[in-house]
Amino acid sequence: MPVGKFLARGFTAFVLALAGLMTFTALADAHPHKRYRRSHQYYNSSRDVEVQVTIHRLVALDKGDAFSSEDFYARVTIDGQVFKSQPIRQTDGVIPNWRFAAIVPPGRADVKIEVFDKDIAEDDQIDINRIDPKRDLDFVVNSRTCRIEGMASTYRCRVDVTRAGGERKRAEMTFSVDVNYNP
Ligand SMILES: [Ca+2]
Ligand SMILES: [Ca+2]
Ligand SMILES: [Ca+2]
Repeated sequence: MPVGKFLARGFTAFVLALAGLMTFTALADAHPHKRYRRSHQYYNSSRDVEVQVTIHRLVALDKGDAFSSEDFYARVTIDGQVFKSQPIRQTDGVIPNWRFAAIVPPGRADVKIEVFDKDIAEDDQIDINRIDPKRDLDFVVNSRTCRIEGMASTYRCRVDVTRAGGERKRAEMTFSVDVNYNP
């Protein structure tokens, strides 16, 4: 076989293999539940699920208090259910691992995270959103695919996401979401 023809055949085989791989990947993407079948067997069920939001880390990027460090606490709303952490006193940076969880119908659940600095009079809302003048962070948790939607990028469950505000009294926050299919 002439070398040119041999190379052409090899190239054709390579292109076919690549196309096959791409098709397989596309199909797997089109059916995300296939990849979650083992751990999330109720992805397609009408059973309620538990959406969990964990705030792993909070770091002040400026002064939320004039003469002392911040007293961070968080308020998290999951599908209309509101949860609040206790404040952690006098900390510029904290690893609170606050976990908030709500039982919701399967599908899309709206989530809002707000961070505050506790004060004697009125608490300061800390900016954790790079969009101005918005200070809170909201997104959608899709429990069928276990992904965070509605932000600039889509994130999978259990992946750490970091966001920071740019306005006065701001912080950087790292959080993740997860879905419990057997609450
Ligand atoms: Ca303050
Ligand atoms: Ca304070
Ligand atoms: Ca902002």
